[in-house]
Amino acid sequence: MSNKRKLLIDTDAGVDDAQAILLALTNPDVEVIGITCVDGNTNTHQVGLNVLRILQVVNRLDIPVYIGCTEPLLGDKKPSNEYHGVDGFGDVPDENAPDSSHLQTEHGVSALVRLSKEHEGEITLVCIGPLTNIAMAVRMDSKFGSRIKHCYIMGGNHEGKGNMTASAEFNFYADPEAAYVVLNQLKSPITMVTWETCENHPLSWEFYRRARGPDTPINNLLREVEKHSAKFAEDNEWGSFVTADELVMSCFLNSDVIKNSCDVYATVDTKGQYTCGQMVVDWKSFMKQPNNVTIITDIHQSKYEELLLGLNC
Ligand SMILES: [Ca+2]
Repeated sequence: MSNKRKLLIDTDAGVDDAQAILLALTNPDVEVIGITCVDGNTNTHQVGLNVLRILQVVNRLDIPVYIGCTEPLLGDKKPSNEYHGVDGFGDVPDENAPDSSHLQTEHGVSALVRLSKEHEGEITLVCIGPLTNIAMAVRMDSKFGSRIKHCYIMGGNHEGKGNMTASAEFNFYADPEAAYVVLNQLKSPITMVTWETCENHPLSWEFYRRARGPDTPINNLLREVEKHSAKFAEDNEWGSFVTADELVMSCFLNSDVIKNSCDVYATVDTKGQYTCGQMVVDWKSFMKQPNNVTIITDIHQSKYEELLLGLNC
């Protein structure tokens, strides 16, 4: 019997999703048992195709990829930003990419519920897109979360700083109601990397160039799909390269990356005129709710960078 940690990834791939997924696929202690796709950086079907491109690079097309929800819970699809390109992968299609016949026919949410039963108490869920599929799984089966060992989330903000609006981070902005359901009703342990933690730990351009230097199949894919976002960053005069999904995946893969965290009660504003999608942290326990999330507030930068450099070894 395998001692590997069982991992389910829920993604809206997404250039930073690509590197995050590759970190998991190349980790010898982790078994990725499935990947579910959600609408976010691009439409859900295209997310599935992007995931197949990632799997092909590491010869892991045997891992099942499921198409999940194609719209947020309320159906109010919001425009993505230009950072990831229209296809989520920097608009550099690969004519040798696997076609959609490699995608599973089972719906992503059904797959989440089924796999949670087949591997009860063993699965870690790493969520790197809007939380629509996870919220739907909670609604389909109220015991879903209690069968999950741990849930890691990239999303939300703990200081009210947004990257899509003045106050909302992209994944929570894209589906605030789903984020609300997951934080309040999933009932598994939840560890989060929020936008501020990402923004506070950027990679220098010098490090980025060094990481992408070696001529490997993984780097060849990442260099291609990151071209558009790197140019976006350059055009907008970003002094450094901010990563997000890679950071939460790294914290799951190696807890030594985590330097500081805090346990708190946090929820999501779904109605505010200016704050829809903002995570609300009850720092002073006004709401008298039990803690429901662990927020990673600081990381060991050198350990994180070591993990990223290891991706191409
Ligand atoms: Ca993502």
